Amino acid sequence: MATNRTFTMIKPDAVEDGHIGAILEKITASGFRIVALKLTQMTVADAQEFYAVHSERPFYGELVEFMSRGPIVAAVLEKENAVEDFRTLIGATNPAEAAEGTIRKMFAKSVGENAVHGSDSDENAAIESAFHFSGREMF
Ligand code: RTP
Ligand code: MG
Repeated sequence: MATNRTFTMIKPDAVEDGHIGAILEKITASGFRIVALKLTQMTVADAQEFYAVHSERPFYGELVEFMSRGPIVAAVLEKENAVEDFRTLIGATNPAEAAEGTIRKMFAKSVGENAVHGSDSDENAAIESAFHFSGREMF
């Protein structure tokens, strides 16, 4: 299986709650190498663009407000089968449905405020990584 990359954000709820260290530890302990990493904050316009695919969904306004309300940790991660394995590690969108031991089961509060993002395809991982990082910031 090929080594590839995914993109993640530790969302504002988990940053506010002081879970950055615990979540990064869980990610690296699960075999992901950190290729890029920063604490940053999305503007409303950034969040609208990042989540444009959801613009017709009823939760879009709430999602944009949430994702721009405070700092996030953005990161690019490398591993064999990175996209799929990271989605498994974070668990279901709704923490009530997330498997034991997943990041969302451990740290998410609700279907909206669910602690972490994970790209859903190799193509989106590349687009989302480029949204947050320049080439010189990825190692
Ligand atoms: P993500 O993109 O953040 O990794 O999450 P996901 O693939 O598991 O879920 P997705 O369907 O892409 O939804 C993106 C984010 O929108 C918020 N959401 N709120 N209130 C709701 O019903 C609802 N549904 C989704 C969550 O923050 C979700 O992660
Ligand atoms: Mg998604």
